[in-house]
Amino acid sequence: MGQWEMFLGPYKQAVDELKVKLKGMRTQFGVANTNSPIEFVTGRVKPLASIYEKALEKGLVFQPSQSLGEELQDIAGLRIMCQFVDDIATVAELIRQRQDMRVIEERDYITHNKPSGYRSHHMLIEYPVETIHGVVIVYGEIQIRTLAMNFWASIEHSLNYKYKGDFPEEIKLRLQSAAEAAFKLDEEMSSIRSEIQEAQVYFTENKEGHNPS
Ligand code: 0O2
Repeated sequence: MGQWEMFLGPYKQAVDELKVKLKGMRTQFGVANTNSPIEFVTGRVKPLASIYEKALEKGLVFQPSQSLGEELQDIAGLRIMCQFVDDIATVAELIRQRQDMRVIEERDYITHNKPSGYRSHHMLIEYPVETIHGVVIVYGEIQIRTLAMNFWASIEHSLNYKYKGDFPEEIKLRLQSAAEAAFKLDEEMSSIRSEIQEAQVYFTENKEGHNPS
């Protein structure tokens, strides 16, 4: 087995396990007949090419080593999407209360958005992975954001590939104005939250009523 494959093994296992656990939270809200603060969850192990770029950027040695894992804390990345801004705090608190991971740092890019317009709540965690060689503690980053924040971030991320972060002034301004529009959309949705949630409960009940099984 290659050195990288061996190094990334626990990260892959952490992402797989955390996806199941975080998706499980959504299911549990469903069973409890409560609106879930979690809309959907995704996860990925940082691709080797991105690890290489980040290592280069940070002046780190691109080698599968413990120190690389400690410096790049988002090799294991989880993303939780919420419908409403208030759900983000609910989800963050649920994560703080968990016994199977330890939150070591939080970054609130919602109150203090990045100059690009990026908004999200980041939680850096320590997570123990059981392996045949014993427990390996890996770092991971959980990003919690609304659907609108996610829409903006994925568009900006793809544009970043094209422009390598060096956006023409016009694109930069348009991205900033799109970030403001996403912010307004979140505000609007929050203000009609109870209406939306009543409709969603009604919709779910009706759908269940027509379920032939
Ligand atoms: P990818 O492809 O998502 O893995 P650092 O990681 O230390 O260089 P920073 O800002 O100190 O940078 O760390 P932070 O705040 O944890 O942000 C890292 C991740 O947040 C990024 O990972 C992105 O996923 C996301 N992010 C941060 N800022 C922006 C932004 O302006 N636009 C978008 N679309 N995403 C952002 P990577 O490794 O950069 O990318």
